[in-house]
Formats: sequence, structure tokens, C-alpha cells
Amino acid sequence: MEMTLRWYGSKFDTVTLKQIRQIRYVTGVITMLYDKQPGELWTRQEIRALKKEVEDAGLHISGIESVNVSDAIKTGSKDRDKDIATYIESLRNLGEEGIHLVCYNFMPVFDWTRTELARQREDGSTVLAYTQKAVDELVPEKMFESIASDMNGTVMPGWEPERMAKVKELFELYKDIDNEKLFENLVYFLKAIMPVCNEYDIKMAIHPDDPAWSVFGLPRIIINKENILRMMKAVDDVHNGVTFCAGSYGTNLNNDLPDMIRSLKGRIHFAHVRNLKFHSPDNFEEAAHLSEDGNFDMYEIVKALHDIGFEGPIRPDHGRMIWDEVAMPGYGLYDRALGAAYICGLWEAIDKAKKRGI
Ligand code: CS2
Ligand code: MN
Repeated sequence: MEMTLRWYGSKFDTVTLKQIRQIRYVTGVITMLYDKQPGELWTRQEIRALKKEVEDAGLHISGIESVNVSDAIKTGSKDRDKDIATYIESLRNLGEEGIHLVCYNFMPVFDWTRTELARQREDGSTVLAYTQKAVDELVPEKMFESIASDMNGTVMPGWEPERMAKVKELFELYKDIDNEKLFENLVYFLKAIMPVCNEYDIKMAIHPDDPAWSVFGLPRIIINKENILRMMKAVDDVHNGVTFCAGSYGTNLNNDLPDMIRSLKGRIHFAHVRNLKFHSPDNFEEAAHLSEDGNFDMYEIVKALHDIGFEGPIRPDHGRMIWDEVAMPGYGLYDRALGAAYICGLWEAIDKAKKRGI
């Protein structure tokens, strides 16, 4: 595996490449052209400039998170083929620049959903949290307003103000789309992009829906083992792969994370490792990466990745906000750096124990 950190670009991120470089455990960044709208072309010049900036700082681009998929593609509406052609062009440009990993998601309307961005924990740190009760009490148009004041002046992925201004229209677009239709549209998209992925060896890695169930009555499909294996089979090509996000699949306590990892051998191209602390099955908060701070056994998760011979990038996913840092919620420097060190420690111990036959 390679340890990486997500970086949103110098215009948007409070964390600098110089700081990332000094984490030491981290050698690559997962980044993106953050101001691109879904459906917009990523040009070679833009990709090259981003690459140069990262390389000048002594790091490299390990993958893109995300090249976002447009609502026309997700809903299969009239602009779908035009948007797919643009997506293919963007992939070609990334391939030409030597980038071989692209994370994306297929969630309707909202990317991840949390009902609090700064829930205070006992030690004074703050974390992102979710309660089903809060979602049930909100109308979707109010979702953005209800959390905007905790964004620390940053723009959060999937929650761009321009997008949120159109929430009502977006819901309208999805009104006839059920899980089956969404799945069909995903397969249509994948079949169309596989040739360019094969040509440039670009591994597509779908990010799961977060939380792993339907919110506001919208369809959600990338939520459990059965569905993700169905998707792997529907387009049985190594370039159709997975971002294994422990914190997202793990929102559903019925998902057995190490077992899912093992069943996806060969198809996990990217891993997000984070821990959650549950107060009840639909009230949870993001915890420190340390196993005993949450509900997940991080040793078992990292061991499963090691056992399947995972070689791709891993990143600590969201971190807590600690030491008075002011940053994009979930994406501060300090706790993610601690997470990176912890995961590397687990990995080294597992690796050496195996080599020594322990
Ligand atoms: C990320 C997602 O911040 C997060 O929770 O894991 O926003 C993820 O980047 C996207 O869903 C991938 O397209
Ligand atoms: Mn994730």
C-alpha cells in the first residue's frame, strides 16, 4: 500500500503540500480540480499544472478524488451521452498525464450526508456526526442551511453552494429513478468508459454511499456486499473497481468490513480508513482512528487489506478537529496525520509478523 492524504488544491485547502510532505508516512496525494462542475472537461494543461505543483513539493499524485459524475449520467436524461463523452475525454487527459486511479461516486443529489459538522466530544475535539432523527425532521432544502455555519468558511465536497441552491430541481430530476434504474445507469456509464480505462490502464474506484442507506427517499445502491459484488459482475473488468471506504460501508453495522474486503480481492483500488463510534445504529459520530475509540477493529480491517495483497493508495479518511485547528470539517491536518501514522504502524506490524511466520 501507499499512504496518502487528500488535498483539495492550494486555492481551497487550509493544509499545505509542505505540511503533507512532512508527515513522512505520506508519499502521495489524492487530489482533484476542485472547482470543476460535474460534466465539465478536465483539460491536459490544468492536469499538468496540478501535477507540477504537487511534484515541486516533493510528492506525487496517487489518484484523483473525484471526477464527479453529472446528474444527467446518473438519471439517464437527455444530456447523458454528451456528458459521458466529456468524461471519457477527461479520463484520456488524465491517462496521458500518467494518472491511473479515479475515484467517483454515484450518489443522487447529496454526496455524503452528516447532520452535524462539529459535534463536541468529551475531550473537546469536534467531529462530524449523523442522527437519523435529525434527517427525519428536516426537509432536504434546509439540509445545507442547517450545516453551513459549521463549514469554517470552506467549501465542502458535494455541498457547493451553487449546487445546493438547486436542491429542489435536483430532487425533481430523480423522482422517477429507483434503485434498479440507478444501477442500470451506472452500468451504462461504466460500459461506455471501459475502453478508455483499458487503453490508459485507469482504475475506476467507486466510493460507497454515505450513510449506506437511502436518505430523503432518494435511491442508494453502493451500500453493501451484495450490491457491490453485483456491480463488479455486471462489468467484469479490473478497471471497474472499488474505493473501500470503511467509514461509509461501516455506517451500516450489518456490513462485515473485513469480510467485504476479502470478497473484493483484486477489485479494491483505493482504501479510506476511518473509525465510527455508534450511540445507536442510526446515531454515530466519527472517531479517532484508534480501534478502541470507536466500533471498528482497525487491526482486522488493515489485516484484511494486507491479506488480499492490496497495493493501492490508502488514506486516513475524515479526522477529528483537534488542537484548535480551523479547517474544512473532517479534513484538518493534525488528526489525519495521526491516522496515517497509526495505519502505517498497523501495516508494518502485520507485514513483519507474516514474514516472520508469527
Ligand atoms: C469523502 C467523499 O469526504 C468524504 O466523505 O469520502 O466525499 C468522497 O470523496 C466522494 O464521495 C467520492 O466521490
Ligand atoms: Mn470515504
